[in-house]
Amino acid sequence: APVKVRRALLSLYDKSGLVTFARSLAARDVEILSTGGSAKALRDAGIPVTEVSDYTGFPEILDGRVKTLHPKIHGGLLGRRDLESHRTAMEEHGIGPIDLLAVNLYPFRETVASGAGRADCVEKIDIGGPAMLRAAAKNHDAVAVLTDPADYDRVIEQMDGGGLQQDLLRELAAKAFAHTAAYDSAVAGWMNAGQEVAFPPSLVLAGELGEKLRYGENPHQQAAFYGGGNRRPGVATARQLQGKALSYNNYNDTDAAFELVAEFDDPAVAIIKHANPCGVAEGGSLKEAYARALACDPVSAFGGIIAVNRPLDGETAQEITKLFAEVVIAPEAEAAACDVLAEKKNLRLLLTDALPDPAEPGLSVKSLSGGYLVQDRDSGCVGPSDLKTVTKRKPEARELSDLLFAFRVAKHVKSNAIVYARDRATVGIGAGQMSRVDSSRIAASKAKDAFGEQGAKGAVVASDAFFPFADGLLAAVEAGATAVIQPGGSMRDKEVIAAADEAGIAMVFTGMRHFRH
Ligand code: 93A
Repeated sequence: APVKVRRALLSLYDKSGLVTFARSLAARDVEILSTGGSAKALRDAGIPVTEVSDYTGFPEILDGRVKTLHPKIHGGLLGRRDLESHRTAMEEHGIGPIDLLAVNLYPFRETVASGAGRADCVEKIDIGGPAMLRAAAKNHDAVAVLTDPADYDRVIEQMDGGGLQQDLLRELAAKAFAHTAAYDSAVAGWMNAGQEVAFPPSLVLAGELGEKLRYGENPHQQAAFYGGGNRRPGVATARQLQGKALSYNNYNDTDAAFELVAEFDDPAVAIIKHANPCGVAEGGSLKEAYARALACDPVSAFGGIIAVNRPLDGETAQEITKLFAEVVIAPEAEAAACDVLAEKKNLRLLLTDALPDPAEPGLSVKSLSGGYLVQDRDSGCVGPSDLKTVTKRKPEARELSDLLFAFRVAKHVKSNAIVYARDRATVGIGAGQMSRVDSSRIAASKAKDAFGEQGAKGAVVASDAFFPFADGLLAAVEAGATAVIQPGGSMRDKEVIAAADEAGIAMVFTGMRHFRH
């Protein structure tokens, strides 16, 4: 039978929507119980309310740590209405049924994000709220549990239509359990953060629904974005200043673009298509970096995602408007840049306030049939001191800076990855091939497309993993590369080094591989 609401408990940290909802309940003869702050808000609005402490006959104690943790509250939420024995026990102990619960929890995540100290964060771990939510959700046959003001109206509507229906009660209960799970996972994540925690961690995936997307990778797939609770600057936490809502592919590509550009210290630009860069450049002004990134593959850049690692200026924005781009993401944008981009109504502009730290530890998750794989984020960063020269010739200073640049880009290219770079700008990128030698050839041919006769001449080349045979290296030599950076570690390293020496090029090993699939 539909559930009739006679008694409701409202305990809301965030009071928005509280008074309106309570007024609707009161108008329908619902008795309202409420905790301190919420009760005060209702009294101030002239809505009849009973304080939980008056109702239980037990005061709020321990600075509010214990306010609703009482058998009269939990019995009222948990008692089965369909069991004689439960009804008798409730009567015997003076426990009245509570048919509706609306709770929003202490803002633990927001408190952490505000930079509050440990003690303040601990105090903002809500205990009574989740306990009530779980009790009400368990007893959803008889109790409506509300965690989201967006659901208030639906509940009132069904109350007016003869009572609350089972399918709605069940949906609300599932939502409540998802809410407390995500909340607890944020607490667990915060407690683990910055500590030496053994891998694998006990809990990984408890994102909370952020936004329903129009569709997934393809129009026949449904999709949604889930926030993981961590505030890493990027597409998930950015402010969107203009343009349509982000699509599934926009999220994915924008993330790839921003994580890549955050690797660089000097002004840098990355242009991404299908999660792979089609041009990256570092150095000079942002406008110059953009021009050099675009030059790598202007054909592929059409419809791309552009990420910059400096506040976007008007001049660079002006250049960007000449290209059809889907998304621009930047830490900040000058007013002039916003004005220029405003002309392009469909272009999405995202601002993050900060850059993500490439070295910050974190997890990456990949789903597969029947489960998911979890690993550390690839936070490896190769610097000059990690390099070992293995050829007779050492890289020159200019080559060295290009080698490090190219290897950083390669880390963000789907494997097999081959990246040619000259003057800290990519000139040819080979991505996602099943053989390294194919990636090598594709990268060289892309360099010819972009730079004609010059192609990859005088460039350096980076490989995300070792060359299993000399052929991939020889393809790079043939394309005109003068220096190579790669992890090393192949059974045939000797052959590959001999081929490099024969060609008179310099080669360094990083000892670190950057597969990305
Ligand atoms: O400190 S608690 O964990 N102990 C409790 O017994 C308790 N009961 C409700 N926090 C508790 N709450 C939380 O208080 C609710 O989840 C809600 O966030 C908040 C509402 O308090 P007030 O109505 O006094 O503003």
